[in-house]
Amino acid sequence: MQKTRIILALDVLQRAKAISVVDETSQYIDAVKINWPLVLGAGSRIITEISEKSPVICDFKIADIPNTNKLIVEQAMKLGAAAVIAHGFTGTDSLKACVDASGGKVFVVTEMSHPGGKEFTSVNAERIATMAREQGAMGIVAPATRPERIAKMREIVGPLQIISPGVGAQGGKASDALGYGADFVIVGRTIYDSDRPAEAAQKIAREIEDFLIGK
Ligand code: OMP
Repeated sequence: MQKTRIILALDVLQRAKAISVVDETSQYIDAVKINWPLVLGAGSRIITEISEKSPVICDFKIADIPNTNKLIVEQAMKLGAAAVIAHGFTGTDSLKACVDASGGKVFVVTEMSHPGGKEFTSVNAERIATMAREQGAMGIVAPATRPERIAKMREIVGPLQIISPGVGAQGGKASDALGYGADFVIVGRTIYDSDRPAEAAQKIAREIEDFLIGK
């Protein structure tokens, strides 16, 4: 895996656009995150198609009873996902089902990056991060929009990976997120909505490189 530390959030609707953005930006990204908009717009085979070009994280924000979670994760892995994203608020048994069905390849959402994320997720983020570590998740999702919260999450999760959305369109900065302890940043609109996705991705990759060199 290259280490640009950028995960592309591919929230476009059409297959052709999805493929072209991945092809144009592939040298600047470490993984592609696929969420409902693309699966609903282009069909679930897009997961398999993109997984042949890059590791895919299936971001279905899985949040159901254990049996349903297990069924969702099994389908995502069968289609080629390298990892999935699940919510933690559904509780330990639901998360355990995701961990078991994916062989531990789960990122757990702690505190969400948008303003509303402060209403319910902030107050439970520490507990959710603790549960993610105890249940053997691969990592957590924590907000680049409130980078100091990433530092708090890092204290709790230790060596787990932290992936951080909210860079660019939501106002966060890649170097801040990494500086406070994230391993990867998740970037969507700033790249795929750009007239030149490769240049947009390269700009963030350079910011990250400069930050890492100066560290
Ligand atoms: P942009 O705001 O366009 O860069 O996209 C951010 C991506 O990260 C989207 O795919 C969101 O669904 C996702 N995301 C958040 O923005 N905030 C969160 O708290 C969690 C996620 C996520 O789990 O990926």
